[in-house]
Amino acid sequence: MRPTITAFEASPDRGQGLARDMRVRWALEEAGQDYDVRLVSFRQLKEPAHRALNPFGQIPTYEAGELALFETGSILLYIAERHPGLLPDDDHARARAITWMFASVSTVEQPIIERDNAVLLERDRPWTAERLVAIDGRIRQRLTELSQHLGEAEWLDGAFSVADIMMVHVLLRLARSGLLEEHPSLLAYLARATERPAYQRAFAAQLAVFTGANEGG
Ligand SMILES: N[C@@H](CCC(=O)N[C@@H](CS)C(=O)NCC(=O)O)C(=O)O
Repeated sequence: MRPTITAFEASPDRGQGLARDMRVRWALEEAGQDYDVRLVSFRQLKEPAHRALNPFGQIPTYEAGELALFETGSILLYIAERHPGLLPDDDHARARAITWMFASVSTVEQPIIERDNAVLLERDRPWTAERLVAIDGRIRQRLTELSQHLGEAEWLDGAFSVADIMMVHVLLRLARSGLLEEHPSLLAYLARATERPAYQRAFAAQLAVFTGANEGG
């Protein structure tokens, strides 16, 4: 069944690929699954019709028939469980990949979002500079741990999986921070991932919303 996802009608990052519908688009592209996109305004996000899909009033959502999902981790897991090649077949390897999905959003993304909030929403506060030093310290710790785990490996755990989609998209938010440059292995990891044709198609589709080109998957 062809799913419908939601995405921002007006891209806050001017089509840089940071909005989280990118994760869902990328997974669907990797799966070879066509999809429709319903664009929503910031006002519509907070209206009852959208909150019925996502109680927190956010994008992305995923609808297929009677099913409506929110949270990118859950959506990607659902997609990966229904399409080959996005999660390992081996039971333990699959469990480890799912662990990395959780790690990406709970352990790695959290200080990165704190940084975004400090830079974008709190930049005029008297304590922002000091706070940024502390936040960057926490991010640096996670990046060091992650690059140590990755070592010379191509992907987080064996073959490419939805865990890499989640982690890469989380890390891309640091693209302009200068922090990633301290870890060439992470830069190489991001380059490897974003060179994938599925990523490129997803990025182009999200960018097209901003540039006004035709929408669709
Ligand atoms: N944990 C959620 C986060 C979703 C999220 O933060 N969505 C952002 C766009 S990337 C959003 O809708 N922001 C608008 C708002 O919160 O009002 C997920 O992974 O799906």
